[in-house]
Amino acid sequence: MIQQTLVLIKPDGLKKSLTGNILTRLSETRLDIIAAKIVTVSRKLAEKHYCHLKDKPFFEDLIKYICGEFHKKKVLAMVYYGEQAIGKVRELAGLTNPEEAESVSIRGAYGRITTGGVYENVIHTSTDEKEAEREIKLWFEPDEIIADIYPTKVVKEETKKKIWA
Ligand code: DAT
Ligand code: MG
Repeated sequence: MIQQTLVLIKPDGLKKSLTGNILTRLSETRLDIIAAKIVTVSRKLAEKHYCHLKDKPFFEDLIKYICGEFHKKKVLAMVYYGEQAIGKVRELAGLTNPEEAESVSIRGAYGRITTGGVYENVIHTSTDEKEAEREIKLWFEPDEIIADIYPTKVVKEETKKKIWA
């Protein structure tokens, strides 16, 4: 089954200069990258992304972490596309808890738990197709993705936008 999945290299991954290593590991999947951008994550975006965890005791630290307050204020957001994309990337990423993740997985190799209990697990990747759709639509506009993965519609926008001067 052809799928698409959201992949984020989190602020700790960028701060530790792990981008190249992580992209190399992800290239083992032979999946296609169909969107990529560097994002400064707003609190609003972070809260929407992690809305399913809002009642957890670690929620506040998780929001600070993804917004870059502990590292760099940026995330590399990408969409990977291809056969069984979701499972392939999740398997390479490893378990959520970096101490439990297999040592050869991305999280096992590069993640850590801080003394404050934050899981710095360097990468996010969607769990299933429903989550992937919600997350990709949250992080990307249709024009930022080079494949037609979900239905779109054309609307006339009247809002101001910045252009090159
Ligand atoms: P995943 O990122 O593997 O999909 P998730 O969606 O359950 O896992 O949780 C999102 C993030 O929240 C996860 O990457 C790290 C953090 N997290 C999850 N469980 C945690 C815990 N028990 N303590 C601290 N952080 C946790
Ligand atoms: Mg998740």
